[in-house]
Amino acid sequence: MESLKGKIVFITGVSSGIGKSCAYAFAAKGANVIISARRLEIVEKVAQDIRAKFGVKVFALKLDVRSREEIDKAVFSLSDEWKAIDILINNAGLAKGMNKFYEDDADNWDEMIDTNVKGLLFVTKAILPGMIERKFGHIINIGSIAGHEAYPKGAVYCATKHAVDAITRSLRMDTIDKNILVSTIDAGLVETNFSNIRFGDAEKAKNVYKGLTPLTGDDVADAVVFCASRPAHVNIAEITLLAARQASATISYRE
Ligand code: 8X3
Repeated sequence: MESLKGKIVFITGVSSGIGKSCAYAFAAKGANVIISARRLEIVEKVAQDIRAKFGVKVFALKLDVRSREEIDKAVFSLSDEWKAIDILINNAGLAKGMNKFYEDDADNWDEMIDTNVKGLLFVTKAILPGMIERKFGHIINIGSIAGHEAYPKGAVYCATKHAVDAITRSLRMDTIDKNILVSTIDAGLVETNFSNIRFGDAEKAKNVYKGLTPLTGDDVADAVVFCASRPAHVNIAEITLLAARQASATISYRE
């Protein structure tokens, strides 16, 4: 197992869920983390807590991945201490609405495509050249089971996660001679704020996980840490994690 101690890890979308769990999981392994999300006050709170708990260095960054300008500014103004990013975790993403295609609100599509696809692209585009220059880097994308399957009322969310899968595969090919690893971690039912944001309704959100034990953000972060800490000759191309009672995106056994 490769040590993560002292590595610089850049994580997007750390205000809750999988991103927040990743920030803690990497800090617990001694990594120094650049944590980012749209609301700086939340990121700063997480940063303070991580510093106090693990004694690692933490840089709190306000970042809306939908803004190419904000990304470029943030990455290019990183100090020498933080510039040499070893691992990028492209986590920021969301589902907004769950409706039949012809009844859905196109604003939801903009938000999902801008965050899940364009956000991931532009953050990667800003960070990858430094990795290539340093001849080392690992890009870990947070995909989804929705990137393997399409399901009813999920056309655009599924499309964005299929895009993450395609980008991951192409990027692995494009960087194969640069000592860059590219991986995707694809989870099924993870109970976070995800369904609250998707439905905007706490009751509906709760029903998604009813009758089974869903994954937690920490379960997914475990897989991300595993992926990032293999020996140098190993690349985990993809990990798919499902809840124990989940067979596919649409088939689960509930008691
Ligand atoms: C979240 C998993 O099944 O709700 O990415 O699409 S699912």
